[in-house]
Amino acid sequence: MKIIVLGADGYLGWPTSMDLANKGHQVIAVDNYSRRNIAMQTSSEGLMHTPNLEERAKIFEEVSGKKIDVRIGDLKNYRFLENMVKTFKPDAIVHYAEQPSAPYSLKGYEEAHYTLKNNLEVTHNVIWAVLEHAPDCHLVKLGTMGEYGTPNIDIEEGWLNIEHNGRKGKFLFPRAAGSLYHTTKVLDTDLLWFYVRTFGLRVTDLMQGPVYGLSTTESDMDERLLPNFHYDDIFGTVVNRFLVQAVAGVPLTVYGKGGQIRGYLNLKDTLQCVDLALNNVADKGELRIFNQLTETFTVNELAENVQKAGAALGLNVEVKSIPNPRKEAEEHYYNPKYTGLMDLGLKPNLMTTEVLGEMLKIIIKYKGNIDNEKIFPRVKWNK
Ligand code: USQ
Repeated sequence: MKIIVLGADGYLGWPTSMDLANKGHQVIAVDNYSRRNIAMQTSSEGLMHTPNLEERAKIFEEVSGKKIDVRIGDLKNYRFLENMVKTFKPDAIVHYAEQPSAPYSLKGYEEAHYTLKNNLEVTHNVIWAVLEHAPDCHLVKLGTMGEYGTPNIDIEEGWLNIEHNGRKGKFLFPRAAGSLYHTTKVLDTDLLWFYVRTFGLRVTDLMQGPVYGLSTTESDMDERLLPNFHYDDIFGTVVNRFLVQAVAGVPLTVYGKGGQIRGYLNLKDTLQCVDLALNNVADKGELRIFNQLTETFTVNELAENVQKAGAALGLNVEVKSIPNPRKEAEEHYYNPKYTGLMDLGLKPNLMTTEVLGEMLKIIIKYKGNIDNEKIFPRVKWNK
């Protein structure tokens, strides 16, 4: 297939670009270095230095013999995106090009405004580029499980059948996001649904939980191909943060009571899910939604898992609850369905002690880079 990956320099975008190129697809990888710039501005750089996207593509070509065509540009510039879609005529676009941090989106007015403007404008531009120049193209968009929040009922995969006053209808599952970033993803879904039902686009919207992981088949070829691995409070997701804290000898930062449940998945499974979505194309006029997770844990359970994995390597890992900087339920019902991707053939890589242990071993090599100043929360929801 001819595939454009948007947001290709990101934690998920770079491993995805390599995975697709390695599988023989023709890949254009696009980014404007927004995350790198925000990381520098907020002192949130990752654990290891990562070469820029052009350099990454060169290293990847050296070690795999496969080419990735890199384009640096801002997708808010419609002409830049339009030209690419018009000339390349992609079969699919994988859209990750959003400001992905909940804490950043609540840091202040400028950050909130940037998140809203960037995420919605880019999604809208992608929709128009497809509509005008590649109407048959399959748009695979990264959403988030955070769109649903933590409702007191089972979470279906995107849609809910409702019976009201004797009549029935199918609606998008009610959403109640917990941050402005997550809210932009709710708005994205609404935009997609409008254009799908009105103009017959083909869209898969992936509701993904927090991802953890470091290595993939391609990054195992050369450490310079590792993804951006963040452990800071802005870009670091909870499992990655806990593993770095374990190595740094900092007690694991459980926010509040630690009963917050989320659906997690290994980075390798993100690649599998995107691959499965691409190979099973959504119908024209279909907004297909999958819940992208492989297991659920409370934060306290994650801390225990990391403690166990640390102990197996001789690390004495402590856990300490700290005041929750976020506004979220710390004890709640959570029962999401996630059978859609399994039905397509997803084989989960679960969070075993061994899997966490392998991550710890890599982190230990880079222990000297850990900056404890980046670990504690710097953004509070309750201002
Ligand atoms: N948490 C802690 N301690 C920490 C960090 C986080 O207890 O040191 C807790 C949070 O309060 C939250 C849970 O762990 O209850 C998950 O936090 P997270 O930072 O791993 O995830 P989140 O901010 O929700 O965002 C991440 C990605 C985002 C993606 C989302 C999926 O950054 O791009 O959309 O995971 S989901 O959470 O399902 O919405």
